[in-house]
Amino acid sequence: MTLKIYGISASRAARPLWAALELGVPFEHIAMTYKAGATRTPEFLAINPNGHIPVLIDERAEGAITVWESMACALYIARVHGKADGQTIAPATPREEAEALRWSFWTVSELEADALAVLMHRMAMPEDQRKPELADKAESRLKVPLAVLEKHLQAQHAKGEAYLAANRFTVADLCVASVASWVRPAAALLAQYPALSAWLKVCLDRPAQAQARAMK
Ligand SMILES: N[C@@H](CCC(=O)N[C@@H](CS)C(=O)NCC(=O)O)C(=O)O
Repeated sequence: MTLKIYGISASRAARPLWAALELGVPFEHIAMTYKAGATRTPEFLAINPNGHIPVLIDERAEGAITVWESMACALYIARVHGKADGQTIAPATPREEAEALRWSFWTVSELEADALAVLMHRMAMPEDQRKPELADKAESRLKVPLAVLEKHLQAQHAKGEAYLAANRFTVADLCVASVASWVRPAAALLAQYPALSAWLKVCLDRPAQAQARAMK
């Protein structure tokens, strides 16, 4: 098998796993955790010196290619293992490519930290360790990027396109939805963005997303 994806699905490794499953690309899943220093061993630091999952290794005739950073992993899978035929999640035109790039970078710079604070302090952490005031502040800041996303989706609908980059689900949607999903514990906040909420549900209802979630 040429493609290896390191990282349990309950982590940012969900992004490359989801991308590979969308495309039906065969891959080996090394379901390693990120807990208890598992990503800080000399062996793992040799493949990702940052000490994080996910990591993707693509064994190719020209040599092995290592990709880390979850968005880069998902974009790489779509670009290198997808067909740019306007049917798959792979960007098929310069515009689709631009949308995939800008929304992925936007997600990590404008959305991810506050979305993670909501997830952790509203739901994921043990209740006695949660700090609701951190979630409150994150929710308040999230109103800006969520409004940007809502406006873009409404403009897309006005053009007859149901997704971020096109009138089909692409890797742009996958990258943004994988992080926007962390805001779901803030149900009242999300409800203020109807186009976003409807789009997010459609993305998360995809069979490949359910398959990724069900993996180790
Ligand atoms: N920006 C990186 C962040 C990766 C990251 O923080 N991964 C977490 C799991 S979701 C991790 O490996 N944590 C373990 C550690 O940092 O020791 C990405 O998107 O890939």
